[in-house]
Amino acid sequence: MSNRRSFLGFGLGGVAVIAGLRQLLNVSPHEWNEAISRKLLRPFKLAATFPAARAREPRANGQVGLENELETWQLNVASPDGARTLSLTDLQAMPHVSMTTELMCVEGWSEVVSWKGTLLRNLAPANAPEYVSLSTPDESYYVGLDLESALHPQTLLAWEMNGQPLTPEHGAPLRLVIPVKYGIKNIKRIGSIQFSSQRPADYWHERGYDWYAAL
Ligand SMILES: Nc1nc2c(c(=O)[nH]1)N[C@H]1C(S)=C(S)[C@@H](COP(=O)(O)O)O[C@H]1N2
Ligand SMILES: [Mo]
Repeated sequence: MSNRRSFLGFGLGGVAVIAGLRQLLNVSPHEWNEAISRKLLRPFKLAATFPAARAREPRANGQVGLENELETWQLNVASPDGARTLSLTDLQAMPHVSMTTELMCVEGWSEVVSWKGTLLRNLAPANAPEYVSLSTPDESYYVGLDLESALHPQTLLAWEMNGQPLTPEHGAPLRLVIPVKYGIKNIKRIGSIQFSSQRPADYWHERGYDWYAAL
């Protein structure tokens, strides 16, 4: 009985301590929930993979930022350490991986797709800051990622879909594949990548979707 009472006492005290800590740190309940999901739930989760034979052509969905010429394409990568420019040949010379994962759109459809590319983490500087921002060459579509998701072992800069080079409507020459997130974060035709300490703007977050868009 006395054990149970002290347990209850600690429980209520614990709640008060957490509420007090949150006030002390001056974060809103919303920010607090985001912090919890960042630290506890997502970073270690692997998305399901499938046999390559299950792969199909996904719907070509969302064409924002895909109108530009491709001839002059290059990838600009910036971080506090400096900036550099990479060609597709440079990227294809990096270690690459293949994976078959599910692309899940917030509109309610999904498709199993095979991809080939290099991990986004291969472009990250040592001691990368907390966020990564990716945008199309014309900057009309842009995605923000938390660093844990950007460095995730299934977060891919892909140039091949189902054994073929990416077509323009699927994001040629280079797109993001991030199967721990909804389709909205899988930005097609990446023109620039920036590692930064400010939480980046995000096209669909500005239109009411959750910034993390985690599955
Ligand atoms: N540049 C760009 N990337 C984008 C979009 C877009 O409109 N523009 N739409 C997103 C959405 S909502 C989805 S579901 C996926 C669809 O990828 P797919 O067309 O290859 O199936 O691309 C994502 N990447
Ligand atoms: Mo989507």
